[in-house]
Amino acid sequence: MKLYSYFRSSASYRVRIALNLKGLGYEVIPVHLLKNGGEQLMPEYRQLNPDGLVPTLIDDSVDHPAVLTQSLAIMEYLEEMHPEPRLLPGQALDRAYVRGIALSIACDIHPLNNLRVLRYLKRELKVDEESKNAWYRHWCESGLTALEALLARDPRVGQFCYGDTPSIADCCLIPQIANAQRLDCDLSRMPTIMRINDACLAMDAFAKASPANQPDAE
Ligand SMILES: N[C@@H](CCC(=O)N[C@@H](CS)C(=O)NCC(=O)O)C(=O)O
Repeated sequence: MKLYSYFRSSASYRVRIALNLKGLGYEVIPVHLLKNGGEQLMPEYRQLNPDGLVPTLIDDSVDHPAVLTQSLAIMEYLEEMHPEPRLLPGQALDRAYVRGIALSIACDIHPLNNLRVLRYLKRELKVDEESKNAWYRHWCESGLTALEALLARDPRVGQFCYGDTPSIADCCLIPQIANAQRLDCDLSRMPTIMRINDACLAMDAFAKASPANQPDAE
């Protein structure tokens, strides 16, 4: 498989973790989101992914090489094609819980702070650097505060978001924490999240997927 990825991209990081947890081999093809106005916006890349976003996964192990976009759809595809180890629980209610965590990060927190949104704030709306960072921290901290409340009260939380094995929820959470730390968000009142973050980063699959360990890391 080939993964079009950027080392700091949290959506790519989610898929890198899932591939590693499942022990699947893949080649990283770096897409630089900043160089030359962003390689993700170049026509060659947009032929693969018209959204101009990473990640894109090419699965050439199937009959007709498949181009997959959207990190959550990619992780669900990997789960269906390579069920072990499981990244989703066996019971419908528990799957909904895990997907709910993943979606609150991927649909509610991350899109507000994506590069193209921050660029629009800065270039088109002339928002200064300080206000742009305040926007970032506001949406990231308020989203993670809600997630902390949800995790702190749920008996299904173990070492990880769901029990004692990682799930798609952890694949989304850990990259979001990396982003939050890079932008100096206040995570001091998020003990459950930070405990899960530590447990995940102690695993090879997460550590190898981290931005610092990517071939395009700067
Ligand atoms: N919902 C998409 C989000 C993908 C996404 O936003 N990727 C970011 C990097 S984390 C990106 O490519 N940004 C480029 C840009 O905003 O121009 C997914 O989960 O795959």
